[in-house]
Amino acid sequence: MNVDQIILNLEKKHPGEKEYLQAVKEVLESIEETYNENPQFETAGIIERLVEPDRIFTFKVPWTDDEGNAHVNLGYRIQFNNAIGPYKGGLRFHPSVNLSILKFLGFEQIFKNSLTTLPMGGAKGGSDFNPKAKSKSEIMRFCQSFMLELWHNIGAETDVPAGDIGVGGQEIGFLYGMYKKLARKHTGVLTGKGLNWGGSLIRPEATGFGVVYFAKEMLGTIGETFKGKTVALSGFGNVAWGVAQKATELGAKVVTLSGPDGFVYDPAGISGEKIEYMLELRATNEDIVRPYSYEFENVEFHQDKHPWEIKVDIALPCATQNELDIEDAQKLIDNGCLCICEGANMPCTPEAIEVIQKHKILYGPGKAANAGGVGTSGLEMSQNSMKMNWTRKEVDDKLHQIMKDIHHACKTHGTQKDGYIDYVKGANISGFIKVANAMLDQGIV
Ligand code: NDP
Ligand code: 2IT
Repeated sequence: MNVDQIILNLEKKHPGEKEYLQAVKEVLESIEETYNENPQFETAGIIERLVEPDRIFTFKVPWTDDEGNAHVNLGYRIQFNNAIGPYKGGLRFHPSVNLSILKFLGFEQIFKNSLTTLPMGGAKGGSDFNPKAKSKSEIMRFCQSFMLELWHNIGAETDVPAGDIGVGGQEIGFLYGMYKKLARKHTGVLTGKGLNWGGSLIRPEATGFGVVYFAKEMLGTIGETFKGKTVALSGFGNVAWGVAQKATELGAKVVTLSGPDGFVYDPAGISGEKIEYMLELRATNEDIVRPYSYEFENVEFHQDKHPWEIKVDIALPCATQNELDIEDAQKLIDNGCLCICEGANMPCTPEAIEVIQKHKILYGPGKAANAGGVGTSGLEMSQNSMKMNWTRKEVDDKLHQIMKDIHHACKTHGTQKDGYIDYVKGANISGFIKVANAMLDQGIV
């Protein structure tokens, strides 16, 4: 395999899809050696078949606002690879959504889902619809229109969407309601459902809990724990919430939160009622974090800045892609940060990752560290199939074990000669081998 040549060819075919090309390049670079040691992969064209999605659905989503005005957004579903199980991955509603972003997310999802040890293929979808400042009925009409088009292409054994940025429990409810009406079936076609209608306990906090479980394993490799550590967190959404809760429970102090308007620094720590407040802030459907600094004492608000300038022991980016660049990474390193572990998908730029790894600092890539979200979606699918509900403890124990197993797989495939664990390599190789072997078994399709 010649990675540069493959990327060049992809750039020609898909010009301007920078996030997609960034994600593909990272994976190919880290699996190159393994790939070349297995000539059967080359003969079967595994890479050529893996980097292109099986299919992409693009559709128009018309909806009316509360004043009766018509609007049109674009909807997408990218079914990337189903070698090891039904297509599985979230839906993102955000104005920045485009094909490149969804292709990067769908591609990453293949390896992430493989790492979970559960039978799930990779997919992603969403829309450039902005749910912020929309009324509940506007969001409902949008979700219904989105599902009116999508429902033909999904199913409990075919493709199982879930949430991502801008899609939480409320949106999954509206999407599910419309699916059920059209299909006349009550099946596990979506995950992140409400507890009364097929959802799983722990799913809302699973991604965040999983990130902390994974970071805990990472810290263990250098004889450290969360106890007494300071943590910088970005974002204040679904993922950030679970992280704040679990990190606090393990004895750490979370000192930052961020939104697109800037970040808040709360040296006393964001726990208890402050986490509740963070949830309320999100529920207002506004996207700003500044009100937190009015609500609590001795909190600083830093407009248009990233939290990575604060001196902390652990950094957990949980907002969005490419939100931590080389300068941010350098600041964290200069301030003695021990561990950077990704709650979001691809939040660190390639240059940031390079400098973090050069300094031999613990670095956990999103596809391993945030896999607890989709892992617990997989557990929701199992419960739906069995028509049974596991207890909170049962689901949490299974999630914890999944994160430990992912850490073990990363360590097995990523430990370098000097003992440093290259988690990027470990996660990519481990995720890739399973999918590649499944594709080999199944012939050229
Ligand atoms: P949410 O929509 O709940 O929260 C994301 C929040 O981050 C939004 O408030 C968003 O604001 C904000 N944000 C976006 N860009 C920035 C930025 N540059 N700086 C600071 N804040 C920003 O989404 P989730 O918590 O679900 O997702 C967060 C990340 O985690 C994403 O990368 C997602 O792909 C990933 N993830 C999510 C999983 C899940 O189960 N939900 C599972 C695994 C990964 P705004 O919309 O105004 O930009
Ligand atoms: O990026 C992700 O893994 C998610 N948004 C969760 C996907 C899922 O199907 O639960």
